[in-house]
Amino acid sequence: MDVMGKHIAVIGLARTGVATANFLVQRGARVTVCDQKPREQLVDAVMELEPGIETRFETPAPEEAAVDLIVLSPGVDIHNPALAPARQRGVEIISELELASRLCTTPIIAVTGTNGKTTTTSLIGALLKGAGYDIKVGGNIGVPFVALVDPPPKDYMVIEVSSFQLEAVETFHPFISVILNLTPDHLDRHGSIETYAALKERIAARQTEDDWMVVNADDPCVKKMVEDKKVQKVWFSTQYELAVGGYLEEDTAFLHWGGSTIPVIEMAELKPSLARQMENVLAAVIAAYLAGVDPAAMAPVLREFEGLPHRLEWVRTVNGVDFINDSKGTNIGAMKKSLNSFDRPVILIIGGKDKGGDFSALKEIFQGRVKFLILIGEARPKIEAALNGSFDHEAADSMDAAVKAAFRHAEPGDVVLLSPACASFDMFRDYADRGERFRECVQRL
Ligand code: UMA
Repeated sequence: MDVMGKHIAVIGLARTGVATANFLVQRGARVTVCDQKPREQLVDAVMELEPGIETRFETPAPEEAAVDLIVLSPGVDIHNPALAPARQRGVEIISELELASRLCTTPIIAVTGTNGKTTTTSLIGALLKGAGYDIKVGGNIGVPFVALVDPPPKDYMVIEVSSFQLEAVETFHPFISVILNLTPDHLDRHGSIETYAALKERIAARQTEDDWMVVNADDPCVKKMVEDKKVQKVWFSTQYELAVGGYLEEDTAFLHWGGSTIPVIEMAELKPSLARQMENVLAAVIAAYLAGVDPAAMAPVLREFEGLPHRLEWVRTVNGVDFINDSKGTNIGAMKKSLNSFDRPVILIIGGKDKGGDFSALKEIFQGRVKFLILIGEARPKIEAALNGSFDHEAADSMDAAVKAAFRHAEPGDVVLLSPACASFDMFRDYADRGERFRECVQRL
């Protein structure tokens, strides 16, 4: 794809917009960036732009008739009505994921699913690096894919991919795709679970019999999604042994391949937060194996892997009560997984900005696991209505109040878990800010 001399509009001026605009202008394109926000809210981003890039503020889409291409940041909904005139003029509209993959010369390993993407992507990166491969890791994880394309790594590009990014892809074609799981998320944007699943499926739309897909045998939605895909599938399961693939038996992760059974690692050897995410470990092990990593070389890397901040992160034990930060648990599926990973009573801090989640399943999810609930944020009335008095709870107006209330209701041996099942933007800058505030409040106890 040659962008030299083309007039390209980039929409959204945050991490993706800055990286995309700079990349395109360096390759000789004429670039205009539009953002719906006013200039004064985007001063830092503007400072990062290369000279020669034009900017339009409080503008949701380019007004110029002559743009050749529009590149969307993930936060920009492809159905935004402001894009309609450009679409009618026949202007191509793609995501940054599509742009970067068209220009990426290295085979791509792409990870999607509702939960566990970031841990799995990081883990694949660590396993490949540990084996001496020249790779780069990015995408939804935080570093825009386009920022990694120049210079390309020699061996693999490992990319976390979201449903937002998959909204506007056409030729995106990973060599290995990973689909971890599917539970409702982002329904405020996608409208229905069917649309959300159809978007996730696009990760494999261009894959052929020469490519690989690593896929969760325990998730019926995922199994249905990939039924008709021609790609070579390798399954993983934490529930049962597989003839070919990765599975968990008696707390050991095994690879079953070419008639051999290869023990990879025992759960007890992993850091506790990673041992609670065996689905992600199995997926990463298979992807790394398909990329050529010797299973014997994996255990040392897995043993050292710390897990990620804000994902089942142990913060502190106070009077025998463990405080766990799972601020990245921003949907009901993520919260449920985290909750199920404890076999002790949990005091759960839940709530925040609702993303269209269906809280009616909460009663059942909490049964026998949650001892007491602390509700925070805008979603509080919706959660209260769904529980209909069936669970003891208390409301808290700040993180500090939530942590103190949780501690008051805890006894030695209990777990206080922040896994909000909602977005954070009603009370915090983002999920990381929410997790950091939780840590600070726990440290002050
Ligand atoms: N904007 C517009 N018009 C719109 C919508 C947004 O102009 O219609 C502007 C906003 O005013 C803002 C900018 O776009 O200035 C924000 O763009 P963005 O939301 O795409 O933010 P980035 O900083 O570029 O971050 C994006 C991803 N954000 C989202 O998907 C919402 C980051 O994922 C990702 O790490 C980053 O690109 C690098 O690839 C975050 C995320 O929350 C972590 N992802 C979701 C998730 O994981 O659940 C999908």
